[in-house]
Amino acid sequence: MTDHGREAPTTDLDLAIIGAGFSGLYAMHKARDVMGLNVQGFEAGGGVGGTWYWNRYPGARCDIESIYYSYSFDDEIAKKWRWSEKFAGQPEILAYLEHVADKLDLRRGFAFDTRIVSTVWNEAAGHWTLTSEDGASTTARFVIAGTGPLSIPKENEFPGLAHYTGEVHRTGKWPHEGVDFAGKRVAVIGTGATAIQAIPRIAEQAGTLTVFQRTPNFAAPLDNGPLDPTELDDVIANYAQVRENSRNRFIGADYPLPEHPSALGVSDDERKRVYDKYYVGGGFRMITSTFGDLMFSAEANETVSEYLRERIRERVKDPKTAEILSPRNHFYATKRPPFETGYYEAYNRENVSLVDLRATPIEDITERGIRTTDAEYEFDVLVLATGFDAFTGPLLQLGLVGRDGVRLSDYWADGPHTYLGIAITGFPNLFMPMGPQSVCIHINNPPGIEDHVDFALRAIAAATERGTTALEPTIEATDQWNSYIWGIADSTLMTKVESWYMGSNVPGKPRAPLFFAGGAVLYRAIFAQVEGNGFAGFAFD
Ligand code: N01
Repeated sequence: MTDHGREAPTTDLDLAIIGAGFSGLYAMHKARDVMGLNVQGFEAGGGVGGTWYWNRYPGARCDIESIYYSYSFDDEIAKKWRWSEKFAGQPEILAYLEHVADKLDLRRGFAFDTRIVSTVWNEAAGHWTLTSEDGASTTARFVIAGTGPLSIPKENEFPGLAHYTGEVHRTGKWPHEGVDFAGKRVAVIGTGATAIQAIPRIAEQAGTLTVFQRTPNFAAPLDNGPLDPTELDDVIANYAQVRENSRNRFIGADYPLPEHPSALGVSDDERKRVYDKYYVGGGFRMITSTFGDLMFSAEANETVSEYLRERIRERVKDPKTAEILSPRNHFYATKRPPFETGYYEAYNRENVSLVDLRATPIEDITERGIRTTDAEYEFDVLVLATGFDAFTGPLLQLGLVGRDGVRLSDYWADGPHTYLGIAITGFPNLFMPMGPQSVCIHINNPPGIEDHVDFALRAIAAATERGTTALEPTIEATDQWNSYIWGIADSTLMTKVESWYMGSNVPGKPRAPLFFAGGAVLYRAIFAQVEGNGFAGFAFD
C-alpha cells in the first residue's frame, strides 16, 4: 500500500504521449532521452509531423517565417537545417520534423496508425488506462496529450454528402498522392486561412473552380520567396539572440513593437504609410507592429479593416466580386487573419467564380454537386475547407474520464475549464501542450510548445520527487484562470465576433474564448511565477 492508502500501482509506463507532431516529438525526446522516463507514444497517422502530416493540400504553408518556426532546443539541428523559403511549405516542414525524428531516433518511441479512443483515470492505481481503436490497452502514470488544436475536422453539415458521386477531399486529410484537378469542375467550400492558401493553386490547375463563401476574410500578401542564404547564415550565427528576442515578443517571433499607440492619433498619411509598410510580407506584423489599439477599439480597427477592403477593391477587377470578398461583419484579426499568394487575383481568372452564401445559402450537397437556394451546380471534385472542431475536439475524442468517473465531455459541457490551458481539475497527471485557454493562437507554436512541454515535464519531475500519485490543479486555481481568460478576452474585440477562437464555428459548441489573449510574454511570466511558487495552483496528492 502507498501512503495514500492505495494499492501500489503496477503501471506499464511513466508517461504516455499522444501525438507525434511538434509537441509529441519534443516531449518524447525530453522525457525519454533527457529524463530517462519509460515512455510510449501513440500517433493516429502513419508517420510523424502532426498537422504537417495531415494538411497536404495545395498551397499549405506556414505563415510565420521559417527562421522562427522551428525548435530551439537542439543547437546542432538548428545550425545544420537550411530552410529554402522565407515561409516554409508543408513538404519542407514535414521533412524538417522527419529529420528531427530521425536524428533523435524518436520514431521507435511511437506506435503509428494507433488512435487512442479511451483514456480513463484509475483512482486506486493512480494511473491512466489508454485504449486504442484496435482494443489494445496500456497504463501510464502521466499523459501528455500533444493532440494539437486543429486536428479534428468540423463534422460535415450536409446530409447529402453521402450520396455525392464525385471526388470529395478534406483539406485536413489530404491524399498523400495529391489530387489531379486538370480539366475538372472543382468546388471549394470555405474561405478561411486554409482555403485562401489552396484556392489560387487549385485555380491554376482546374478546368473551372467555384468558391462557396459564407464569410469573407481579410487577407494580405505573404510575399514568400527563396530565403537569402546569407541572411540564413546570419540568423544561424545569432540564433540564440533571435530566439531570445522572439520569446520577448507578444507573438513569440521577433516582430517590431507597434509604431504608434493608436491608429486614431496620427494623420491619414501616416496611418497609410504604416499600413503600406506592413501590407505586403508583413504577416502578423500588420497587427503586432502597426498600432497598439487595433484589438481594443472598434474605431481604430475600422481603419485597418477599410485599408484592407481598399486593397481588395484594387486587386479584384469586378467591383461586385470585390464587394462580396470584403468583410463587413467582423474586425480585422478577431478571426485568424490569413496570408495569401495571388488569392484575390484568382478571382480575375476566367475559370474562377464566387458564390455568395450569405445571399444564397447551401441547401445541401446533391448526387452531382451543390444546391443553393438559387441554383444547382455540378462538380467533379468537392474540396471541403470547412475548418476544425478546434482545441476541445481533439481532447474530447480521447474519451477522457477523470476522477469519480467524470467524463471530460460532461465537465466541459458549457465550455473548457482549465488551469493555464495546460491541466484540468479532476483529470490528474494529464498535460495538454497548446490546450484550450492557452496562448496557442497568439504564439509562434514551436517555441510555445517547448515552454509547455518543459513546464509539464518539470511538474512531473516535481510530483515524482514528492512521491505524489495524483497531480492536478485545484478548483480555485481553475476558476480563477477561467475568470482571467474571460476578463482579458472581453477587453478585446475578439469576444464581439463569431469565430473558431470562440467555438462558434461548430454548431452546438458552447461559445467561450478558447484562447488566452494576453500574449506570449505575459503567459511565460505567469508560467514562471507558478513554477517559482512550487507549482502554485496545483495540488500534489
Ligand atoms: O478553417 P476556418 P481553416 N457552409 O474555420 C466555412 C490554421 N491554419 O481550415 O466563417 C459554408 O478558418 C467557414 O465559413 P464561416 C489557422 O489557425 C494555419 O481555413 O463559418 N461554409 C470558413 O470560411 C486557421 O485559422 C495555416 O462563415 C462553411 C471556412 O469554411 C485554422 O487553421 C494555414 C460551413 C472554415 O474556415 C483554421 O483554418 C491554414 C458551412 N456549413 C490554416 N462550415 C498556417 O499558415 C464552415 N464553412 C500555419
